[in-house]
Amino acid sequence: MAEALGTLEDLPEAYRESMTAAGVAPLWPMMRNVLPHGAPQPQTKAHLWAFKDVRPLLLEAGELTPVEKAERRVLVLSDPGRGVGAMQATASLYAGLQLLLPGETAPAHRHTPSAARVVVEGEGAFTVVEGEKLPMKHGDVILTPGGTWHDHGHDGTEPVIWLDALDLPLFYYLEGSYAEEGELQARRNRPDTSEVEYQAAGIVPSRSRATRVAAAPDFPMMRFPWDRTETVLREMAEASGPEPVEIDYVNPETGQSPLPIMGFTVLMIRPGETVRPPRRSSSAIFHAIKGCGKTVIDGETFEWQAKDTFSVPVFAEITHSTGTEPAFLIRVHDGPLQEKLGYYEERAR
Ligand code: 1HN
Repeated sequence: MAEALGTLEDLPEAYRESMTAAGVAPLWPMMRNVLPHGAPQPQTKAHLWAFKDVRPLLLEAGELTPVEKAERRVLVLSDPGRGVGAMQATASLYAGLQLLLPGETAPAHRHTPSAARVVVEGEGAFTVVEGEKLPMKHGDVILTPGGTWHDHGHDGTEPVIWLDALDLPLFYYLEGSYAEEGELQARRNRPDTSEVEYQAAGIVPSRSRATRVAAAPDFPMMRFPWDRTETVLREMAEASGPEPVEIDYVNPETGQSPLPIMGFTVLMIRPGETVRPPRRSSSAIFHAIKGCGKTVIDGETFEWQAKDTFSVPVFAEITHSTGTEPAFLIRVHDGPLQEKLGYYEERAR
């Protein structure tokens, strides 16, 4: 067992003042803060944002703040471990709920962080990414990779709300976060690639990289339509054994995560099922696409309904369960980042 380390208070006052004057500080009182033993000690606190609480505030924002005054009309889901106003739900993940009203346009811009949207409510909105028009339907995941131009529009008749997830906190921490403004984009006159080239698993267009049809060549598929996912999960639940029914969204050309830092995994919880995933080094934002259930996170119980969102800190012990209907949870996580950094880890329970 290592000995307890010396504290700042152990040192003579005059010495502390001399260190401060010289612009230095002793490492040893901070050693266990920067390198805790065994596992990280996250500042992030698990939290549930119920849609029924945020939705009325978001609709009120629609009356109070025209989109021109907001650029993006968003209420940010702040990690309570950092306080309301924190631009993050976990150390690496930003989450917010965005409202676009019929006829509104959110202007084109591009920025260094990547974003993904999960469509929560309403029909008729779309995002244009590098000229590709991506329709937004309930449960769809739509990517706007870092550096790609994107604007949002709405041809429907009801408010549309979606969940934004961005790797913004990391870019901000790296002092690498910035944006450029642009003109609304001309749209390619064709359906997005998820409806053409990448509509079926195992089939990709036979062309060289140079002549790819993709609007953003490193990100060939930028929309993951919900209906197909639900069909696959239900059929997996029928055909497979008792193991959890879970799928990952991937870049269909590489099999890797569709964005560099964020991963997207969808879990179907069968009626009456209890799912105990391993403790993971990744942090996550969960969103209930359909169904209701409860998740115990490090001993605290969160009951969720469809359209609710909750955060899970790194290495949390979590247990999901559901009632008489299947439930579908999407997990946006930073596993791909951790894999690239070489420290992604799962601990069996
Ligand atoms: C952004 O560009 C969008 O494009 C949404 O809809 C949320 C939060 C922080 C920074 C950029 C969008 C964002 C954002």
